[in-house]
Amino acid sequence: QGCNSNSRGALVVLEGLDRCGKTTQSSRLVQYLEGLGHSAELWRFPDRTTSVGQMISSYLSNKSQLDDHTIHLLFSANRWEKRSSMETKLKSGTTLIVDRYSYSGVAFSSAKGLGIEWCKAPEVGLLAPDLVLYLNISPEKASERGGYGCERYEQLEFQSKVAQYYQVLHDSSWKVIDACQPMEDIEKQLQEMVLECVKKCHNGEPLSQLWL
Ligand code: NYM
Repeated sequence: QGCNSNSRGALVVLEGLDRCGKTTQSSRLVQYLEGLGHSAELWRFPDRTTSVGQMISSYLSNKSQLDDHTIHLLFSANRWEKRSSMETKLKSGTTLIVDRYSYSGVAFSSAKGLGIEWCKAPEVGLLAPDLVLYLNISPEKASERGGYGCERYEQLEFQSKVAQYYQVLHDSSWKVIDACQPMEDIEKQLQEMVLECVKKCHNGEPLSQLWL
């Protein structure tokens, strides 16, 4: 924990194709930070616990059908409904490790054919991550990992399109990690990157907003 009473937590996002290992690595990162005495929490989007999240969950499991624009806006609304508690947590000094964020929102909807600028618009003004960790895996390799489940989007051809849109979103807050390395190696690299970012935020790096 920093000695500066104004020190805030870091907003760290993990992104990547389905089955790239984000979820495992996210929870390990939280354990790692807690082990060092930092306050850290694991968050994920979609957050299926809210009423908007339940609509999303039902759509993803093919229990309901929604127009592509509608589901896009629900994913975004699901981030907006969490924005203020996210900000409060960060300002209180807690680091948030977030499994998927606006980049998933834009990459998955653009892959369906919606315009990328249209997809970005509702994300504008959400908190910008201090660090985006992109776990890079080819769609083919990802599909070999124990096979996809039966949720929407878990198909090779679609995931290839998603990968292309992720490329377009890549900016200076991104670090790309080869997700085909042994799990422990990935873990070590992520730990280093996150720790550096946490220190930077403790030292007063201001929070900013997405895509303004
Ligand atoms: N997804 C996730 C979107 O299409 N838009 C979004 O904004 C977000 C956050 O939901 N295939 C997609 C990506 C995943 C699916 O995510 C569910 P997960 O991490 O499998 O629960």
